[in-house]
Amino acid sequence: MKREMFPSDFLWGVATASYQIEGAYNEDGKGESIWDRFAHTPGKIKDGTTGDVACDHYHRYREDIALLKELGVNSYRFSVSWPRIFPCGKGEVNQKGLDFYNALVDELLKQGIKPLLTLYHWDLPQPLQFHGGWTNTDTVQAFLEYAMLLFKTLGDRVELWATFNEPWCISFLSHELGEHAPGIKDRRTALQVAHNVLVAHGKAVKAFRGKNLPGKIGIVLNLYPVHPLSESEQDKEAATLSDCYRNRWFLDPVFKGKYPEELLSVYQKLYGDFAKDYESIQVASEKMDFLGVNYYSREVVSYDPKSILKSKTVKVEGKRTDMDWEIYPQGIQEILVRINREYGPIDLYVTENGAAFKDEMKNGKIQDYERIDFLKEHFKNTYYAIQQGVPVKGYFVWSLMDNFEWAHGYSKRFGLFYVDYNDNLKRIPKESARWFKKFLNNEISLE
Ligand code: NCW
Repeated sequence: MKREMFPSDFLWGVATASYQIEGAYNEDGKGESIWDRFAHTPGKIKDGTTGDVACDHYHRYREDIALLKELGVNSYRFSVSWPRIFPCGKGEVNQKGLDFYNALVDELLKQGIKPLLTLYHWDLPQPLQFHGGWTNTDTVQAFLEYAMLLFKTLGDRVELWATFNEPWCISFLSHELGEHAPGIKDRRTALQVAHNVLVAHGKAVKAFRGKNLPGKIGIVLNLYPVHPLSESEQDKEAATLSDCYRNRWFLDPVFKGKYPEELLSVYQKLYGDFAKDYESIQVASEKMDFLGVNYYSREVVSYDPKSILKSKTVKVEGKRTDMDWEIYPQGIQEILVRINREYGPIDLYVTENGAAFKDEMKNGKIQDYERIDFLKEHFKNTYYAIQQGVPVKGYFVWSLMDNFEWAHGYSKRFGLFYVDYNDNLKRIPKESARWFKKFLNNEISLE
């Protein structure tokens, strides 16, 4: 199975996010983000590092676009740093921030690479956090102001827009589990955040429509098949609730304008009205043009009467990545087919898929054969979904290069290019980059 067997207009790309690669955290008028603050707080990042410099992409973007060209991708997914544009979150605009993204987009287009722009990949302006961040509906307003400015500035050249990256992480990982910025551990707060983010998404889609732009807009969700450990009724109940928490809490609002009843009733019993008005979730279902799917793994659960989700995650046998995520390639097919069946028809993009491994440089080479195998199997399973009639329109590998992996700092390497943090952030192609290039060039087959 070769690249040429995928649809001819299929987008093949790689993905990145602003805080993970840009660095230049306080240059050219950029304001502080919640990730700047979080990473600067001792104890929050496992290896004690920050994104202050990261891959220095802010200064090396031309060189990095040359890497994209070298790979032979026809698309690139990146995110915009909101505090570069609005240092205070709203109000005064920082022209230099806009200049950077204007230049980035122009250079991509010059090289024949189609940009997919994510408006929010987690770096909220810190001044908004002082006023409650995503728990405050003023943040929704500020997000719209920011989105409108980007639509106006880049809407003539960017054809693909994503409002939010992984609202599950924005809400639960950051406000219930406290592992990501702003590091809050309160479930009710997380539910408020999810609500406001979903409403902000719907309003941004509506605002985009109002501008009559030529492009398309959607959202990016991290989705996992959730499997019961056994066929027992109890394990199945656990899987249903866990699926509501991980997947349907976001899928149902954006496609159906409501929360999944099975879990809503649980949360209502515990917290009463976590949002002022549940009905306002309807706003989230403004019709999108596509859904972005980030796929990494599946979850296996068993019944746990003590947990509010009646479930606990079970660590099953099998190969795992350096993130300790199970390698489960058939899951990408399962999730794409399911979305199409239950929520479609809707264009789908695999907006992220990839893996972290313990890559080491030996004699100038990084022989990451596990990553090649991982990608190969996931490409194949995506192809099977397409064959089953699922409209998958593109695939973005996470990530172009090793970068700041949030709470793990630089200790996890997801890149196709190795970044030598000891030698001036030099980018070195891993074997997987060479493999991907050959695949894109139709030189090799996936079998
Ligand atoms: S951490 C995460 N990621 C990685 C990140 O680099 C990227 O920015 C994200 O879009 C790779 O892709 C996404 N996702 C969070 C996964 C959930 C982890 C579950 C932890 C449970 C405690």
